[in-house]
Amino acid sequence: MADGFLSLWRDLEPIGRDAGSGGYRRFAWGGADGECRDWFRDQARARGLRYEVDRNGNQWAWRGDPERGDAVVTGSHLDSVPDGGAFDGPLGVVSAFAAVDRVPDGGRPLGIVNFTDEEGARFGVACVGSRLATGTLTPERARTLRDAQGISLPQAMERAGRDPDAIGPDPERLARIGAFVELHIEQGRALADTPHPVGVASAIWPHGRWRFDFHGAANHAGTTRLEDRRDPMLTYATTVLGARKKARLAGALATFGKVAVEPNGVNAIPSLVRGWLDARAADRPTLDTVVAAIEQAARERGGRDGVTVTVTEESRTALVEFDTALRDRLAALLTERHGGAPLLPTGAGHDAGILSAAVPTAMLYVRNPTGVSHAPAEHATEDDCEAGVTALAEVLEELVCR
Ligand code: HGY
Ligand code: MN
Ligand code: MN
Ligand code: MN
Repeated sequence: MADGFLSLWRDLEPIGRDAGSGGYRRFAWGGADGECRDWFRDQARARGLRYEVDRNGNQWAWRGDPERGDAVVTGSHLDSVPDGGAFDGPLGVVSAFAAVDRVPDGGRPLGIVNFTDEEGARFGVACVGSRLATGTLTPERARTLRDAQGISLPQAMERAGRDPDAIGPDPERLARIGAFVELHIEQGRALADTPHPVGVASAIWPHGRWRFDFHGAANHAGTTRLEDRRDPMLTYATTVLGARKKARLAGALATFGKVAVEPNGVNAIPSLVRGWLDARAADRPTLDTVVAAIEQAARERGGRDGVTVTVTEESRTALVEFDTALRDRLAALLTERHGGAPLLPTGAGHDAGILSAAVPTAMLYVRNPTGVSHAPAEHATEDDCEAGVTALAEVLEELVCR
């Protein structure tokens, strides 16, 4: 059965879209994520591919015998950030099925994968499925993760019919993969101003997430004199403003995009403000410098406000430089066929970045005229999506048959 890209896309696209915001709410092990996983399973079975779910919940569809150990695998993720765009993740999985349909049987097995919980929107750590498989997230740490309602990752997995006691490193599964190619919408505008609908990833910036806890003293908003307050919101707000300035000076990126306030009452000075810093830079020294500067400034301001600041590193990804032989081979193929495929660095993390520590990995980017991502305005034209499928099919055939 060879469904073209559009019919596959129309099947999956409406799942988890919020009618109000137009964004997607597909959070790991939740209802919409479950529907997307059912879609993946049905597509695999409709093609007669061998369907499997691994110990960490990642879904696989195989053509040929992956035990050979040199499979060519493509895919991405189906979960989203809160009110995310339609393409981040799903474009890679839908394109994988559409491309595999066009690749003739060759010597090497072909696989399609959906990595679970790439965005970390529900439990806070990104790329849970690929990090567990590669051992860069321990099962012990993963079992401590909780969502905003206090539901733990094991409870969520159990409710979705998965055994949380099974999670952990999966070297046997990674040993099956000879090469992994992830197609992803570009999260930026580098391609938008070029004649090329498809680019090739060169590197992923070092990046990470840090949780800043600002501990103050809860009190009455209407009776506590200003000079008597220990208001963590003040320290938090100053930290956010300072982070922007420090990032600009360092040539880095710093975002405080998520915050929790306790007890979160209009007429009460909070006792705790919890903010998450997402920081990224082209190299590790710059990243470390900007995070350290933001942390130091937070503590200094906390000292003046009577607020104690604790900082916890939640996750970190080192600089990823994709396999140059594989990257250059794909860039050369796409240039020969289509006149060019720009090499692009990115600040966005991907499962391909996590996997690159264990297997030869490459990424293809599809042009995004808005450049926007992690928001409903994220977009790719039908023509460019088709160009992405064509490029992916050509790349897969090159790897499978030659
Ligand atoms: O946050 C990221 O860079 C990715 O989209 N998970
Ligand atoms: Mn994303
Ligand atoms: Mn993504
Ligand atoms: Mn990804």
